[in-house]
Amino acid sequence: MAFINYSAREINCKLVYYGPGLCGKTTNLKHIYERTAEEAKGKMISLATETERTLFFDFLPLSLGEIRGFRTRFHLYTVPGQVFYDASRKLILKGVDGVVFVADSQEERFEANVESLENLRQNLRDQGFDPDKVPMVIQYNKRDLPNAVPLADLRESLNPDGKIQDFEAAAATGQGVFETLKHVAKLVLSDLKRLGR
Ligand SMILES: Nc1nc2c(ncn2[C@@H]2O[C@H](COP(=O)(O)OP(=O)(O)OP(=O)(O)O)[C@@H](O)[C@H]2O)c(=O)[nH]1
Ligand SMILES: [Mg+2]
Repeated sequence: MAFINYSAREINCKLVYYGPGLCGKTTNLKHIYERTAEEAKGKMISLATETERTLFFDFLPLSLGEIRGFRTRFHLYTVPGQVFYDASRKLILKGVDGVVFVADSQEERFEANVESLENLRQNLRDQGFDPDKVPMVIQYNKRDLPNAVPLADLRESLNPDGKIQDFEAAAATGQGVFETLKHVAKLVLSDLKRLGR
């Protein structure tokens, strides 16, 4: 739930990057961190294993400009994608304002994407959200790899009615990363307006 601080004239929103293990969630945040000016970002915090798998979450606070005199601050989180960290994923979804579902385009991760999206929807329901109403975008990541599944096949299984805005990306080189972020931020802000908050 976005937190609006009237005296500081600030809107605080929470964005969560969700998706199967190794799909590239942390890589998205790293790229954003590297390409954002000092004054617009806070410290990036990563709680990871020795092999760089996210253990609990990554966190990156960002300022993304102003609307109507209010500074918009986005708190970016990633969840740990490994199946057995489900309790952490649930916790990280608390109070979420927008979700980026990062899919791994590689053929061998096709099922893992489907399961992770279903896990996201279930965890959102468990937190009291209607998964169809939470602002969300899909990012098909790792488009640079030779074993990437055709886009149409990914869409057919993850976004069959085309209702969710989706983007192709290669987070390792940065392609599509800011496009994805900008769009989810826009969705969150227009959702705030719609709800009159
Ligand atoms: N070729 C290629 N590799 C990528 C891309 N995005 C991420 N990777 C690589 O995939 C591996 C996993 O990336 P992470 O960002 O750590 O994945 P994650 O989703 O955070 O994984 P968990 O924290 O375990 O859930 C790393 O070696 C990345 O460099 C991409 O677009 N293309
Ligand atoms: Mg990670």
